[in-house]
Amino acid sequence: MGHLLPTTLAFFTPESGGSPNANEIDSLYKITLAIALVIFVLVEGALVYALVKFRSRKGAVAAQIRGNTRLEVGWTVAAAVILLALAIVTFAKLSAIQNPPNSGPAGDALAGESGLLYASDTPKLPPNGKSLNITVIGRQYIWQYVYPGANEPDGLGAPYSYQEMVVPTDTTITLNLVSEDVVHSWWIPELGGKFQAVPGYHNYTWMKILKPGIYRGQCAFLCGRGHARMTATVRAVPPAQFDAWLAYQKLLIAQANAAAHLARAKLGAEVGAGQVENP
Ligand SMILES: [Cu+2]
Repeated sequence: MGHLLPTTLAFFTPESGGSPNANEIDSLYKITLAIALVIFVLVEGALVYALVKFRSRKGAVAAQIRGNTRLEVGWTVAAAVILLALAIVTFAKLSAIQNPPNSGPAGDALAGESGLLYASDTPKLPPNGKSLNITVIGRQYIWQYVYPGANEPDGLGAPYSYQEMVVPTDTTITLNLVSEDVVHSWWIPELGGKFQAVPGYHNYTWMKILKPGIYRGQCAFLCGRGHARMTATVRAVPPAQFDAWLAYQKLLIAQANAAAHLARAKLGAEVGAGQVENP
């Protein structure tokens, strides 16, 4: 196929380039499209040829043909062979789409370092079991990302962010998708397929980004009147920069919690603790 097909068809084919699963989906799509295009040209070509060649003419008498066993067996077998080939290519690529690989050598050391950083019950872990597991929470109308690193067993103190997910490059990221209200759909086209966030369920996907950069997406399931504003951004940065960002995020949250605690204590002293929510 060379370079011609990818460039010519880029507009019609899935976005890719961010993560290996997206690339595999894209190449599978292009292989199928190429085969379909060849068949389309052959079938339409034969149709146009027959229309022109055998058009009605004065005095011409149409040949009366009743069946052609060899031709009929031929196109039935050919169609079966094409379907089989597509099925084989699809299944050959499926595991690379579904199953995350290990982090690369330049990946983030935080991935899988402590128990909390393991993706505990996800069915799709990389072969060495180590990934940076981020919980993606869909809610009307914003995505929240909760990172490993809670300092309490109930998960409190975990760093989190909204809308923009920051991730380290060359690191296998597993995503645990949940929803707090209605069904949402996580989709960053360059980083893999769509996955729904359904209330009461966990859904899993993964990505591994080699190049630093910004990847944009959008909630892909109509989830209410604010759906159009429910965008998502993934910012991939080198691991050292990610570690610094995560530590800073944690610090900001600790500071905000301390400030809220002080404010509640002050209010409690003024109006009585019973009047303050979460004293
Ligand atoms: Cu949504």
